[in-house]
Amino acid sequence: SLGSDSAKAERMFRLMDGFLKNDSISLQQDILRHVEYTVARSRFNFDDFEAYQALAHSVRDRLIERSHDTQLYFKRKDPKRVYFLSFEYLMGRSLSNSVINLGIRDQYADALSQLGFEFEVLAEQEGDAALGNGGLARLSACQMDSMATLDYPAWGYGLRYEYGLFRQVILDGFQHEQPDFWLNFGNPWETERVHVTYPVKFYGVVEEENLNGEKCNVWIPGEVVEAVAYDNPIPGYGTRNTITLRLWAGKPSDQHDMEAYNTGDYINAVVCRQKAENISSVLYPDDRSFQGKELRLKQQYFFVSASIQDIIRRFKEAHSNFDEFPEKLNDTHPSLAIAEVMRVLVDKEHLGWNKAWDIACKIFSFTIHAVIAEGLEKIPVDLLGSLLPRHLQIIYEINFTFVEELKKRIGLDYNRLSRMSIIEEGAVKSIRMANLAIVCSHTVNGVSKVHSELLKAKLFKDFYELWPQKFQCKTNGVTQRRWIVVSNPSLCALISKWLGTEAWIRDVDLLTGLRAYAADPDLQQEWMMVKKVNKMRLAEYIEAMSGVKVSLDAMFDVQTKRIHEYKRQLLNILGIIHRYDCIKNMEKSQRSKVVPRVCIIGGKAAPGYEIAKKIIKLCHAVAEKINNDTDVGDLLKLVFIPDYNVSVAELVIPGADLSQHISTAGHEASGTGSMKFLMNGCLLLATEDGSTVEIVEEIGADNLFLFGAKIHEVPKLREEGSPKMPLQCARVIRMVRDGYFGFKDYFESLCDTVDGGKDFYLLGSDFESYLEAQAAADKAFADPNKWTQMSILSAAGSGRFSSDRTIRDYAEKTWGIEPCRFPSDG
Ligand code: 9GP
Repeated sequence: SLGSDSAKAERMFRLMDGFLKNDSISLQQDILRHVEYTVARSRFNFDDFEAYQALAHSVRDRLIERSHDTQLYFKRKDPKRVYFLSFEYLMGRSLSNSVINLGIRDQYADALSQLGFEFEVLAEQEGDAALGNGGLARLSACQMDSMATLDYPAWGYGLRYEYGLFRQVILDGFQHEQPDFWLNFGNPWETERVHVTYPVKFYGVVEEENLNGEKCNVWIPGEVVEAVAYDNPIPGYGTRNTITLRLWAGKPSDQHDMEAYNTGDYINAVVCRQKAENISSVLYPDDRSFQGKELRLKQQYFFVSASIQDIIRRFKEAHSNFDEFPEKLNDTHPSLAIAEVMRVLVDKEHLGWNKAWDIACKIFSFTIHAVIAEGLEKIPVDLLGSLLPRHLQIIYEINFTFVEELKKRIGLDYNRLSRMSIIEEGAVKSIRMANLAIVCSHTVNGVSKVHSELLKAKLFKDFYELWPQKFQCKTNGVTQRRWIVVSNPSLCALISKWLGTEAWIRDVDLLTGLRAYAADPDLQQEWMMVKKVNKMRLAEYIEAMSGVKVSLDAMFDVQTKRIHEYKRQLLNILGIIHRYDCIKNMEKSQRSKVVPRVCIIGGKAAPGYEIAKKIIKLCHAVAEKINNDTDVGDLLKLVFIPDYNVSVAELVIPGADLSQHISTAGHEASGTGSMKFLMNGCLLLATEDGSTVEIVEEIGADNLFLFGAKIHEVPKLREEGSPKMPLQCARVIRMVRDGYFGFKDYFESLCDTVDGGKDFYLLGSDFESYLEAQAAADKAFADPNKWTQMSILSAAGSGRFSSDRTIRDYAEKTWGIEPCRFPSDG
C-alpha cells in the first residue's frame, strides 16, 4: 500500500519524473521555466543578467539533487566526518566551476546557444562571493573543492557576511574602499534553512545551581541572537558527491522580541533586531593583526556556537556518546570552539570535566597560517569575561590544569611557564588563542615545510619540546579544477590532448607526464599559442581598465596579492624604476636588446595600513610617468589592476609569463598564488620563502629565478642595516625622494622604510640579487624555446601543489577519515 515507506518513495519519484535530465532540450526548458517562474520575467523578453539568474537556478537544482543524495548516503553509512571551521572563504564565482564539476558545461553551452545566449557572456554576469581577505580564505575554498572531489564526508562552516571584502576603487592613484554588498542582486546558490536556527548567547552572568546533589554552572545570558543557516552546495568533480558549506547569519531571537513587545517597547525591539543582524554584517578587512574588537569576538563566538550546536545535534541523531567527531580549526579564529565544546559537554551534557576534556582533546586539529606572533590572536580578558563569562571560567580552568601538569613536567621554570600559559599577563591581560588551540589539539600544523620548521624552532618552540608528536606539516595546495580547468580552458584541452586523458583533473600527479614532451617542438608551439591567446584576453582587459595598450610580444610580469611590506611590492616598483632609468640612459642603438616588459601589479591594502596605501599610490605615480613616455614606448609599461579578486585572478594568471613571489625570507607562511601561476606554466621569480622551497625541490632551481637572502641570513642582515644599501637602490630611492614621480612629501615616509636606517624588509640588501634574477629572466625570455620548455616543466611539476594532495594528507594523517562515495558513475 501507499502507506509503506518504499511505496511512498516510489510514488514521489514517479511524480517528479525521476531526476533532472541533462539533454539540450531539457536544459532549455529548465532555463526558460526559471526565467518565467523564478526570475519572473517573460520568456519572450529577458536580458543577459536575467538569463544568468535562470541558468544559475537551473544548475542549482542539479546541485541540490546531488547534495540530497550525498547527505542521505552519509547519514546511512554514518562515517567519521570532518567539520572544517574557517572564518573566511573566498569562493569567487560559482557558475563555471559548478557546471564543470557536474560534467555538464558543454551541454549547457549548447542549450544556451540554442536560446541565443553565450555561456561565457552569462558567466561574466556573476559577482564574486568575497567572504575573506586573502590566502587563508582562498585556501579554504580550494580545500572545500578537494574534500568534495575526493568524496570525504565533510562539512564546511563559516559566516555569511553581508558585506564581503571591500571593493577597491582607485581615484587619482589612491585606494578608496567601497562596501561590497554582494547580496544586492540575490545569491542564487544558497538555500536559507529557516528551520535550522540556533540561539547564541552573549553577556550575562554565570550562576551555580544544584543538580541532583551536584554543583553545576548555569549561564544566564544578557542577549540572545538567533543564527540561521544558509547552505551552499560544493560539488565534487567526477563524483556525484556534493558537500555543504553552511554559513551562519544573525537574526533576532523570537524570544527577545516577544518580551520587548509585551512591555510595549516596540522601538527597542526593532533596534535589537538591527543589532542581531549586525553580527554577521561585515568582514574585517585587515589580515595583519587582530585588535581585540568586541564585534569581531562576537562574530567568532556566533559562528563557533552555531556550528557546534549543529554538529552536536547531527551527532546525537546517530550516536549515544561523544567519542568521535573531528574538527579542523583553520587558524586561531575558531579557537573559541574548544571552550564552547567544553561548556556544552560539562554544563549541558553533564559529562564531568575530565571526560569532557578527554573528548575535546580527541576532536580538534589546528592549522596555523601566520609566521609572526603578531599574526596570532589575543583576546583581552576583560572583553572575553564580559561577552562570554562562562567561557572565561572554562579557559581559566583549562589553563590551571595545564600549568599544573606543566610544572610536573618542566619544573618551576617561570619564564617558560609564563611563555606557555594560555593567559598572558601584561598591561592588557589577554587570552592567547593559539596557545589554547595547541594545548587542546591532537595535531598542530604549519602550511609549508619551512613554516612548519619555524613553528617548531621559534614561534612554538616550548610546545614542540613538550609535545613533539603533535607537530605536523601540511603544505598548502590549490585546486586544478578552478585554476586550470575553469580559468584556462585552452591549456586544459592542450594538457588532456598530450596526456591522452582527462584523468589528471582528478589525479593531478599525472601532470608529470608532460615532462617527457617538454622539448617537443610541436607541444612547444601549441603551448606558446595558448599563452598568446591568454595574453590577448588579459591585454584587452588591461586596456579596458586602464586605457593602456600593451604589446603581446612583451613579457607579462605579474605580482598580484594583498599589499604588504613583507610581500615587497615596493621592491618590484623600485626595480621597475631602475629598469626605466636604465632604458632612459641607454644609447638608442642598445635599446633593441632590451626585452620589452609589461609589469602588472594588483592587490588590496587594508584600509588602515598607510604604508601599503602609499605603495599603491607610488605604483600609479610611476606608471603615469612611464606609460606616457613615448621615448620608452613598448619597452616598458606598468599597470595596476584595480579590485583584484578571484575572478580577476582567473583572467590574470593564465596570461602571465613571469610572476613574482618576493617576500622577505621567513615571512610568508606558504603562499598559494605561486602555485596557481605554476600550474598555468608561468615562470616564477622568487625568494626562498614559504612553499617556494618545495617548488624548487619539485621543478629544479634551473626552472625558476631565485634571489635574495635565505631565512637564516635575515637576522644578521637586519643587524647590519643600511650600510648594505647598494648604489642602484639608493639612486632609485633618491628619484622618488626628489619628486621625479611627484608627491614628494607624501612618499617620504615610504622611502624612510628603506633608507631610513632600518630597512626591516631588506629591500636594500636584496636589491642587487633581485636585479640579477630579473636579468636572468630577460635572458631566458629572449629564447622562446628555452622559455617554453621551462614553462612546460613548471606546469608538469605543479601536481604536488594541488589541494587534493593536501586534503588527502590531512584526511589520512590528521583527521582519520575515509572517502564515502555515493555509488553512481556521476
Ligand atoms: O600569509 C599566509 C599565506 O602565506 C598562506 O599561504 C595562507 C594560507 O595558508 O595563509 C596566509 N595567512 C593569512 O591569510 C592570515 O593569517
